[in-house]
Amino acid sequence: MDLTPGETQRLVQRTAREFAERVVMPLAAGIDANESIPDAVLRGLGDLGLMAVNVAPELGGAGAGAVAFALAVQEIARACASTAVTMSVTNMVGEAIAHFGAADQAARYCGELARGDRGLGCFALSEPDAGSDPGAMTTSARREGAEWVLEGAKQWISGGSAARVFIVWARTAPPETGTRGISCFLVDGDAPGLRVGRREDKMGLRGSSTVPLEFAGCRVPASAMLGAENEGFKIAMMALDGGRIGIASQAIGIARAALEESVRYANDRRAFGVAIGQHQAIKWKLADMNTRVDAAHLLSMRAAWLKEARRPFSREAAIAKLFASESAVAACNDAVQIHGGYGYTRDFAAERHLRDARATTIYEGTSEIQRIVIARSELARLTTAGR
Ligand code: COS
Repeated sequence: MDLTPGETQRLVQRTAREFAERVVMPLAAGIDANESIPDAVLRGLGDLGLMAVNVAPELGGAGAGAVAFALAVQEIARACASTAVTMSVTNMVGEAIAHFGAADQAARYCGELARGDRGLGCFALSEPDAGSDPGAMTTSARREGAEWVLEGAKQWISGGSAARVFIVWARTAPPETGTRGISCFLVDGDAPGLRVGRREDKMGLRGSSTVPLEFAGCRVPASAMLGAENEGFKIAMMALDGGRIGIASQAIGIARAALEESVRYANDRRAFGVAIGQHQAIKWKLADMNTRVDAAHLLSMRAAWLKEARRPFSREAAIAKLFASESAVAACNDAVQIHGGYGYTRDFAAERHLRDARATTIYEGTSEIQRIVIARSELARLTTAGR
């Protein structure tokens, strides 16, 4: 068994790390404070192939696979979590279009998303009254001649204020059909009848916009449907399985940054005549942070490796996302504690990491939803095995 990344994976990781340290890290505090990611950062990610790591080169992607994607998101998140989520979601959307889309849909969107300078890919599943339970959505699409007409509202759409394209889920069969009456549409960011709302005033990830959407007679051509009619729910679930590897990786990157900064601080700061890192109270925190980061990394690598091998990975992605996100919150909380009063100020990055990490236990499926996915899978597996 060899856990060493391959040559392409190492190359992508090195490329992402170099860009993160040289370009993104020095801007991260400003991205948070100014609530905006400079275009040059998004373009730079595109130039390096990091906006479409697991999309085929024929479609403009890097074709480097799911493991390389996870490694790259970690590196960018270590510098800036807002940039990392923007990158992760755009990758997820490009991948979904490449995988489930018709050739003309993939040709139309994948290259532009990969470039990073033509707007982002956004995932519009959640609604004001349907977050964890997207099967209860009420946004609808009715067929009128050669068009679909979308009506309804979406909520919590990451990157939505700068979208090139939204993947939008809408009901195309009566509510009683539940998850079997939902279809998926590609809606351009400037589509008539689509209104992008005011960005949420969030606790963290402030560089990445989160907006509500309103569809009021939003007309899209029949060719905008992604996948088959009434089979959109499964596309959402499959895309989210991959997205959860992205968010696990984001959480790991944030936790790594918190750990590294804590180690630096523990070496510099003195109390009771020695560097605070010499006190057992601090050593134990650093050891726990390190252990959590390493375990989360291994779990995320397992999920990404299974995905790349085209084997089932839904449960493993949920485990990775659950553990990595909860670990990141714990590690960032420890980082603030290690920094003492300074950790509670904007003079150090620890407080930003804690605010950013908190989102990772909520979006792309809360920790509670990950537990449902894991438990259901385990119950099904053990029940089948016991028969
Ligand atoms: N891959 C492929 N298909 C899947 C799947 C997956 N990971 N998960 C579920 N499905 C399929 C099921 O097999 C089922 O198919 P059939 O219609 O053929 O039976 C269908 O989808 C419905 O599945 P299920 O009955 O399990 O749906 P539920 O409504 O019970 O929901 C959970 C299941 C809770 C897992 C789902 O609603 C979920 O992930 N919720 C969280 C959503 C989320 O992450 N939102 C954040 C959005 S981004 S901010």
